[in-house]
Amino acid sequence: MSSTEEKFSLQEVLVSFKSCLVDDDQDVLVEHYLSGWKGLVRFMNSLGTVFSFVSKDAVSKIQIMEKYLAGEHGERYRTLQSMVEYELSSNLVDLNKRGSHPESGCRTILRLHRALRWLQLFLEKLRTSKEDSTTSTLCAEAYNDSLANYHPWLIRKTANVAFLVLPTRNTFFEVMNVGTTEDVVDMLGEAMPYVCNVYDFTQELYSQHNLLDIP
Ligand code: 1PZ
Repeated sequence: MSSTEEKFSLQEVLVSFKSCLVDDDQDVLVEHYLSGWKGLVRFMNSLGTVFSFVSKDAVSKIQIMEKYLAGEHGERYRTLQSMVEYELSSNLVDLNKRGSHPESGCRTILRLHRALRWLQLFLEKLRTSKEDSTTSTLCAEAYNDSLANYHPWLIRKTANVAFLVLPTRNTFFEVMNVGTTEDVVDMLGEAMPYVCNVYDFTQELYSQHNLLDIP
C-alpha cells in the first residue's frame, strides 16, 4: 500500500464537506464540493472494480463541473448560488426537456446531489446496523428509497446486482480506515451532519428555483 492509500480515511472525506459551506451556511463552494466527491470516488474505487460503472459516471460529472470552473465564466461557478443565478439568467438550463444544454451545471450538480441522499441513507443505516446486518441489503434499501426513483429499469437492475458483491460490514468498516467498529460508529455520527448540511442547503436552493426535476 502506498503512503497516500494508508492515510486515506473516510472521515477526512466526510469532514471535507464541512469546508463547502460558506457565508454562514448560506452558500456552497463548488470547488470544495467537488473535492468531497473526489474523495468519495476514491473510497468507492477501493471497494473493487464492480463499482467502476458507478464511479465513472460520478467522475464524468465532476469533470463537467471542473471544466466550467476553469472556463471563461469560472467565477460564476464559484458557488452554487452564483451558478444557479448565472445559468438561469443566461438561459443555460434545459428546465423541462433536454435540448441545447444537456450538461448544464445545475443539472450536473442535481445528479450528484441526488446521489448524496443515497449516501446519507446508506451511511446512516450502516451506523445503526447490527453486527449481522448485510451491507448489500442496507445499500439496496437506501438506493431503492432514493436514487432508484430517478433511474431507468436497466440501471436499477445493474445496481442491485452490483450491491450483491459489496464487502461485509466488517470489511466495509476496515476500508473506512477509522479504527474499531465503535470508532466508525462515532465517526459517522460526528461527520455525517456536515454532509447533511450541504445536502439540505442544496435541496433548499434547488427547491426555491424549481430545479429539482431538471431532465
Ligand atoms: C459503496 C457502494 C457503492 C454503491 C453505489 C450506489 C449508487 C447506485 C448506483 C447508480 C448507478 C449509476 C450509473 C449511472 C447513472 C446515471 O445515469 C445517473 C443519471 O445521470 P444522467 O444519465 O442523467 O446524466 N447518474 C447518477 O444518478 C449519479 C450517480 C452517482 C453515483 C455515486 C454514488 C456515491 C458514491 C459514494 C461512495 C461511498
